[in-house]
Amino acid sequence: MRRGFPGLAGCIIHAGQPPHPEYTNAHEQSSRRVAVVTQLSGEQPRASWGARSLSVFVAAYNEVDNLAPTVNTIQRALDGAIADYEIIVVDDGSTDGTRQVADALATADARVRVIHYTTNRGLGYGWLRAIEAATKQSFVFVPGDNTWPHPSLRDIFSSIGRAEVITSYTTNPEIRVPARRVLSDVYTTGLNMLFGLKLEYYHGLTIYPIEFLRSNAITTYGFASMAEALLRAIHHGLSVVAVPCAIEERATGHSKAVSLRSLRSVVGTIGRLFIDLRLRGRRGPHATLALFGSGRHAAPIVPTASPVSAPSPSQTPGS
Ligand SMILES: Nc1nc2c(ncn2[C@@H]2O[C@H](COP(=O)(O)OP(=O)(O)O)[C@@H](O)[C@H]2O)c(=O)[nH]1
Ligand SMILES: [Mg+2]
Repeated sequence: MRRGFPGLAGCIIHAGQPPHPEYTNAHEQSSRRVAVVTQLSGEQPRASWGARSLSVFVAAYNEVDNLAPTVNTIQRALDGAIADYEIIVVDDGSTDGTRQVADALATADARVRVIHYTTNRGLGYGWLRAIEAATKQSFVFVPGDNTWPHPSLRDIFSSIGRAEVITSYTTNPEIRVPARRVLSDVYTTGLNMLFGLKLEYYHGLTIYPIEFLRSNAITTYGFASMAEALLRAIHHGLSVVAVPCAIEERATGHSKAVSLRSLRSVVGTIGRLFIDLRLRGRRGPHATLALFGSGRHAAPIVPTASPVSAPSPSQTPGS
């Protein structure tokens, strides 16, 4: 049975805009800020999926100097906001001492757990394993490069309960180098065009009900895992609130997102998602291109008792 926020099913609203009847069926008036609003009813959301319990997945691939500050910032933001939380660090075959830093963090605080891999498996792989290991009701991925400062994390965590999914977007893209900004703009615009949406950002921190992630496993080990999870949630008809946030540039180390291997993986993932969600999908607020169905109705969330198993090789692009 579907649980959560019946009055908000299928909506994406901008944080700061309280649910109000005037937004009902207002997707025509959507701007870049209000992405999709289909059924907003004015009913106040209720946190029926145990929203105040959170598993935080911290991905760390060669983040020796960034990991401890990241975990520290997360804990400061969680303190007072979420009583019941855990932090799951995935050290993905790091060779720079990240392993030792992660172990020290876990030793110092029982709420920090670590999963080590001896070889690098990819961000999406870590995401899937962290979901398996998670014991709380909701789940968020935070990069281990310490790029999401305390006020932004605090705003995101304190938005829990406003909708089924809390996502976020960056308000200061100018901090990134021009080439990276162009790439990011092309990515966001491309996804919006392909999926009929008007999101600001597809790689913002996003809090999901864990039962949704277990029932709707991502199919990539690559960097598009974040966009895939968000698109699947929107397609599923979950209500989404987007929180505006400032980010920072990493202080040390370098980005691993921009590489030929990563690009190939992202393109493959998006292509599969387009076929899966837009061409084959019969539901979802964005399914205006659906060839085999009328779209625009939410499907139920089917909770699973057991964690998701690893995707089969045919599901993964090997990155
Ligand atoms: N588990 C895992 N994490 C990764 C991998 N590559 C990058 N990350 C982490 O994912 C986060 C984002 O990566 P980053 O390279 O900073 O990408 P960018 O922020 O998009 O430039 C960082 O915390 C990285 O340590 C990987 O192969 N496996
Ligand atoms: Mg980064």
